[in-house]
Amino acid sequence: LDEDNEGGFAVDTAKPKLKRPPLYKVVMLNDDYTPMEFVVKVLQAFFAMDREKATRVMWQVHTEGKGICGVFTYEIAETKASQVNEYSMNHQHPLKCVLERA
Ligand code: TYC
Repeated sequence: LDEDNEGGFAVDTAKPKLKRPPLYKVVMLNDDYTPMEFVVKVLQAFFAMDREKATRVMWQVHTEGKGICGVFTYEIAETKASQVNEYSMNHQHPLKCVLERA
């Protein structure tokens, strides 16, 4: 209230902000050429999945066209997608990951 601030001191009217960072899904895309075993190994290596989980995600991508590898803050999501894309390219496979806002 104004009468509580007769001296005209600066008052911090900012709300305490505890904003969670925006999250991004790393989405793996299907293609006709990358061997299933390579996809499973990539999911295990870059997303710390066990073989059973990696096989389930690979199969989902294969049958539905895409699948979620994980949800991360932007920098981590972008790094993981780039690592997968570079690794696949280096092994002559067209496997790709993209980001989607979660
Ligand atoms: N469709 C590929 C095949 O039949 C396998 C595959 C699965 C490729 C998942 C990419 O993200 C992928 N060999």
